[in-house]
Amino acid sequence: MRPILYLATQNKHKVEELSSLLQDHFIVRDLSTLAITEEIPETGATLVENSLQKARFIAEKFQVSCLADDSGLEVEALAGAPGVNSARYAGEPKNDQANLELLLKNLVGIANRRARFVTVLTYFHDGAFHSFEGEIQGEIVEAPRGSQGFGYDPIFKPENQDRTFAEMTLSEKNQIAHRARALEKFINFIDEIQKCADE
Ligand code: ITT
Repeated sequence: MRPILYLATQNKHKVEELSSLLQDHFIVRDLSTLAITEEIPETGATLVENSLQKARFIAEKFQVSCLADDSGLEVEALAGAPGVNSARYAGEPKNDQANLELLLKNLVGIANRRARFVTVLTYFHDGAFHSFEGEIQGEIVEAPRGSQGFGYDPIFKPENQDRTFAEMTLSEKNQIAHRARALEKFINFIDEIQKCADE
């Protein structure tokens, strides 16, 4: 019987990407079955701190096993911005379109378009927290392309690819993306624990 895992995120696109890669290992639940009225806090200075904070919030409130995700887009010419501020780059309230437009505006006339996407997943289970990082290098294109995915996907083109993430299907993105890479590390960890338990 697969164990239950709650996804400690309020972002439905993350739920979609994570669920499709986790369903062989877990019964995956989003937060709709838990009574959460407020926004999960993310006040840390790094992706690791925020990821841990989100997992801790759900773990302490509901005493369930959970997986949190904090992600950011780091642009080389902008000294790593928006980075940990990716969700609120253009201010409150969070707005994906405004964030993307501000980023393009801040890169006008700048030749260096190199960037990387990073995800830190934090797993809470049996009283312990474990974090896993995944990243992908790429570049920011001149204008948005594609209609799939979410967030900065229309302006991020992974290295060695012709298409932006928003021009890829979910499964194409999931084969190479930052979140999938972090998830691969998490699944290896789970498999190792299972192997030890079986011995
Ligand atoms: P939760 O905190 O509830 O998980 P969130 O949307 O606030 O959801 P983050 O704090 O990790 O998530 O913010 C990351 C920002 O980067 C946010 O604006 C997302 O739209 C964007 N983002 C995250 N992963 C992305 C991806 O795979 N592709 C494109 N944009 C992404």
